[in-house]
Amino acid sequence: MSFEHLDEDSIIRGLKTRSFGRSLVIVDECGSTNDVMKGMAESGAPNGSVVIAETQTAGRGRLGRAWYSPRGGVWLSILVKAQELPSLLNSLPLVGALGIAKPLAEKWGLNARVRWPNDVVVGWRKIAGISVESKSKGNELIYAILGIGINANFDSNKIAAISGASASLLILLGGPVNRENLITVILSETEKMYESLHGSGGKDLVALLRELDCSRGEHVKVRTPEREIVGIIDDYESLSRVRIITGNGFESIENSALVSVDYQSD
Ligand code: BT5
Repeated sequence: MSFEHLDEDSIIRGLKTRSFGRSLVIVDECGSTNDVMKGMAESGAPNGSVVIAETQTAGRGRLGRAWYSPRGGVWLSILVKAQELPSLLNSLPLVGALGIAKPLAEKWGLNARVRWPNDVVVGWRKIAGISVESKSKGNELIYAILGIGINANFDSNKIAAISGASASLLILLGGPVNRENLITVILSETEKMYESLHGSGGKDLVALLRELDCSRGEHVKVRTPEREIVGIIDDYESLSRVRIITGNGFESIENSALVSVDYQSD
């Protein structure tokens, strides 16, 4: 299958953001866009810089997991630098997930749902994943990299390792999506949501999350570096904290990069 290369000009023309994507790099192939972005961040790249790859040879998920990134997908990293970052860091995975799920539902008519802590699914099949990697110095957070992977214009059924649990927009929409449009819309939504975290502390986002979430009521086993919790997801206390009903009452869990979740329904 041959793929149309991303048209950088049309992304730039379509951008409606203040900072996300205003500094833009598109590469044909790289190991991981997160690593390319790390290099750019170390060289002083501005807040909101974006790097996009047509394909990644060593794409990664959370906790050292592999992320399959064939041509036709949307694989990008956004650099986030802000003084408020430490308090917002653990909200970023769901900011990214909402920034994808909302437009896919509203503009592309998909039944896209957010699955805690960092997935976008349609019919429980994963179509997008978000990772957050960060650099700190002592207690000070220097920057975070929001990694976004969306299965767009390729057939995810052809990747044996993920075929049962994933889907792609190509399959769900019955044809290719305009990736340039998808990218500009998602950068715009994600930036708006990130900014509203500063303003309202994310209250409106929790309301949106309750609308788009598919995790509440699900039986889960959650592992954090300190403990393992088995129970049912009850509700979101904020964008970064989820409440779980256990045999002994309630547990509240902060959504750090080290949290790992198994759903009983998987
Ligand atoms: C994630 O991890 O979902 C975060 C994925 C972030 C990918 C982006 S792409 C741009 C940037 N550069 C990178 O190198 N990464 C970011 P996690 O929740 O740990 O999910 C990983 C699991 O999802 C794997 O163990 C597989 O089971 C499954 N998986 C791998 N590739 C997939 C794909 N393309 N679609 C759906 N599921 C996939």
